[in-house]
Formats: sequence, C-alpha cells, structure tokens
Amino acid sequence: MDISPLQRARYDYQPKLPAILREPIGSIISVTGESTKPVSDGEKIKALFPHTCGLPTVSFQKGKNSTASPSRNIGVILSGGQAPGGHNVISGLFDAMKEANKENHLYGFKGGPSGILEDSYIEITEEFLKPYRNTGGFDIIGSGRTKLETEEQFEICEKVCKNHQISSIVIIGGDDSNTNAAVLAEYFAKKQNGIQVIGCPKTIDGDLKNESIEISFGFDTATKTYSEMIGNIERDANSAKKYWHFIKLMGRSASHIALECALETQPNICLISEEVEAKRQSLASIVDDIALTIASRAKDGNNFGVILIPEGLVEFIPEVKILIEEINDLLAREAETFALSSNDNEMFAFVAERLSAESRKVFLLLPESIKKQLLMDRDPHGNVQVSRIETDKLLAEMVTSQLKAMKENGTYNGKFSTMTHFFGYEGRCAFPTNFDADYCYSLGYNAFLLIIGGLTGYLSSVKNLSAPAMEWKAGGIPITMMMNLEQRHGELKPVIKKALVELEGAPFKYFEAHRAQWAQETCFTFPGAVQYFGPTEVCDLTTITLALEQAGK
Ligand code: FBP
Repeated sequence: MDISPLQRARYDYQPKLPAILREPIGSIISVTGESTKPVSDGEKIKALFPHTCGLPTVSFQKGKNSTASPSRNIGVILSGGQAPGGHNVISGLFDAMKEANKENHLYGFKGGPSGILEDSYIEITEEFLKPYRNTGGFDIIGSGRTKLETEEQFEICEKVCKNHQISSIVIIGGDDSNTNAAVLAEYFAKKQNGIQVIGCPKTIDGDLKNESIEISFGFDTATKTYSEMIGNIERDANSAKKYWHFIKLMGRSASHIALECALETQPNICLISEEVEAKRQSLASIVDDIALTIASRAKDGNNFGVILIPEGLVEFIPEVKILIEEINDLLAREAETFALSSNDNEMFAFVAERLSAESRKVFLLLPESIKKQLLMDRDPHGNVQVSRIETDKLLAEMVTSQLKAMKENGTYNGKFSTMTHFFGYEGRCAFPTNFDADYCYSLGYNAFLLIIGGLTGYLSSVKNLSAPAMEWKAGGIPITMMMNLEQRHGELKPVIKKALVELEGAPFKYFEAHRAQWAQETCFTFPGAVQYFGPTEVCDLTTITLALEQAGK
C-alpha cells in the first residue's frame, strides 16, 4: 500500500464553494464597497502606502466579466509556519485559473519567500497537484520565514516576475507575511509595473482576523487536533486519577488556540494571556491561583487535573513583558557584542548588567533554561520564539514548590504529580477538516477573482463562515486596513495588528462564566478525532469560538 486509505479518499473530496463562486468565472464581477482605513495611525500609514491605503472593500456578484479569459501567469508562495489547508488554497487558485483559461500557468516558488528571490520554482500542473489535494502540510512547494522587505529584494521579485511573465503573486501567510505582501504591493504599484499582489490569511494561531477575516485558515484543524488529544488526556487523568497535566499550546502571542481548546474540552484551568496582562498578574500570583485550585480539588479527593497554557503567556506577564522588551531592544542594539559571549554565564551576565533594576531582578529569578530560551535568536520578524520557551515546565516546577510550602504550613494535604506536554507541531500539518478544506479552496479560488478584478494589496476574504459553505460571502479587503505602527527591531514599522483574545468578546465571556465549575468539578468533554465523512453536524462545523462570536451578531 503506497498511500493510506484516508489519503486516497481525500484526493477525491470535492471542496464546497460559496454560491457565487459556483457560477462560471466569466459570469462573476467584483463590486466595490466602502473605502477603508487602517486600524490606527491612519495618516502615517497612508503616507507609507499612498497607492494601496484607503482602497474599498470588494465583493462579488453575477455579471459578465470580460477580464477573465486573457491568459496569465501567476506565482504562489507559502510563507511562515505550516497550517492545514495550504494545499487547498493552491488547488482552488489552480482550478479557478484553469477554468478561466487552460493556457494560464501557475508557478509555485519553493521554500517560501526565498524561492522568488532565488528564482527557484516549479510549474504546478494537474498531475503534480493531485496527490496534494485536501491534504495537510506545505510540502507541495515548501515554506519559509524569509522576510521580503528591502528595495533590493523587491527589485529581484520584479525581475523574476518579468522573466516568467508573471503578472500576479499570491502570498499565503500570516500577519507578518501579509505585511510584507502589502509592502511589496505598494512598491509594485508605485513602479506601475502592473504586477499584482494578493494575500491569503493563514495561521493556526487565529490572530489574523477582523470583521472581514473571520478566521485564519488552519485554526479549525489545529484546534480540533489538539482538542482531541486534550480530551484523551482528560480521560486518562480521570481514569488514573494521579497526574496533573500541564499542557502548553501553540499560538504565539494570542490565546485563541488555548481558549478554543478550553471551550472544546472544559479543562480545570486554562490561562488566557490577555487576561493575565489586563489584570496585571505577576508570575507569583498565577502560580498561587493554580496551587489554590489544586488544593481545593484535593479537598474533594481529586488529585488530578488538566491545565492549558498558551505558549505566549510569558510575554503577557507584566514584569516578564517589560523584561522581554528590554532584551529585544538590547539584542537589536548590541547584537555584535552579545554574540561575542562564549558561554551561558557570560551571556546572562552581559544581559543582566544592561537591564533596568526591576528587570534584572526578574531575569535573575528565572530558571537557567528559561533565561536561555529568552535569549534565543528572534525570528526574522523580530518575534521571540515563544514555542521554544518551556512555560509548561516552568509552571509545573513553580507550582510544585508552592504546594510544598503549602503542605508545610498546613494549607494543603493532597498528592501532586505532574506531566508536561507541548502540543504544536502535531496540529500544523494534519489533514484539513472539511471546514478548512472548503475554506482554503474558496480562499484560493477567490484570490483568482481578485486578480482578474485588477486588484492589488488585497487579502482574499470569505465570510459568514458559521453558515453552510453555500451561504459564505466571498470578496477582498485592502491589507492596509489591518495595519498599525509597532516597534520592531527597535524601530516603528507598519505591521498588521495582531488580533488578540477580546476579554469582552463572547468566547471569553462564556469561558469566564463556566471556569469556576470546570475548576472544582470534573466537567471534561471529549471531542474525539476529526471526522471527514458523515453527518454535517459531526464533520463540517467550525469552531465554538466562531459560533459564539457570530451568535451575538
Ligand atoms: P505563523 O504565524 O507563521 O503562522 O506560525 C505559527 C506557529 O505555529 C506559531 O504558533 C509558533 O509559535 C510558530 O509558528 C513556530 O514556528 P517555528 O516552527 O518556525 O519555530
């Protein structure tokens, strides 16, 4: 057997499109809506993006489209971390292109944005694409985190596009990659070279969203995959009744993944970084709260439980946040001297000497492993690599010491053993759920319609996603409307604003209303494995987060 039966069955799955995209391509036209403005720093962003800021939103309706049929070459790039469904964005784009004109050609740049700089590409044909349809991963052309940001790089992009007569590039990426897409689109627009740039909203983190981008692709599959595993652990915990499981979940700064998994599985504790920041909770007080819940369950004889921890937590604990900001500035300013440190102790001393008194205190109190993780290289976008900070172990260690102290002063009398886990890579390349398979295919298909509409600097948008696919609304929004100015590598830069968990939003409110009960009682729920074939209510529904967000509208 060369492939699994599920893989074979998924090749034949026909993703569902919104009603308007089921029309022949020559019968769909774009219609402009309201003009837009950036989320903040409007004037400064307008000055930086004079050609692509303030453009209107776009939707589609039936009508004769005379721009669909001329043949064209399009380049596609997968950028950043893997997210289930990337292959289907490419499939949707490819199918739309071929429906419009069999002579259209799609070139996949290999290994992420560096592929276009190195002119490393492959032509995507039906035969090549078939084994990737409806599968997870980005292995069709590979991905990477190279940042496209300098004029020199843009000139190379232009040259490569001209060499292959590529008139549009589709960049499939998260907030940072789409920021780069916007900058590239502006550069091309200024040069009037006619090359269009369209983005597609990817990231399991779920932090690329607004009114028009209700969810980034991959979030649905990743959270369902993690929730299955959390549910399995919960059942194990409730069977053996001897471990507290500390589970760190991927998701970068935002806690959307942790929150969605909590809604799916009802664990005893789920930390939400955004709440920690809003309440200005210190590390010590987080540890105290966890220890108190453990002690309270122990009184009922329950010496087991499950705690979910968003991977970005440390960045939101006020004293650690300030520490990280100081380290970021320091490493940006004194990178060369820092690189001369020959061992960990020298590195720690170099940093400690240059921190403010408050931050030095925090830094010196952290275990060595965490200190080291905070000093690791930033990613090319200047982000701390939070997936490599072992917050699960840090908290398990600190809670163990706290419970020991409580035992000594007689406030706790239970048994305590921990297991730590990190769920991240397990979910990024899973077979996309039906939702992600359909959504991604629609995003790619839709990207082609934005291209034939002559647009550039737009993000493919498919909305109304809690409804059946037939009722989804396809269109596009200017990427600049999601931008603001932020400090990066020690400089103010225009970037897409990360959408964090809103503490006034319906998903958090629901969690807040139930968490006391989930903490004390054992209310675990078991979502089970993702189902691909079967009744709609089992196979096609998207996240509880989105359902709660849309219920209020
Ligand atoms: P993107 O923002 O690029 O989609 O990345 C998502 C992510 O999975 C984060 O949740 C995680 O912190 C990061 O990638 C890890 O990336 P890497 O594997 O490159 O270290």
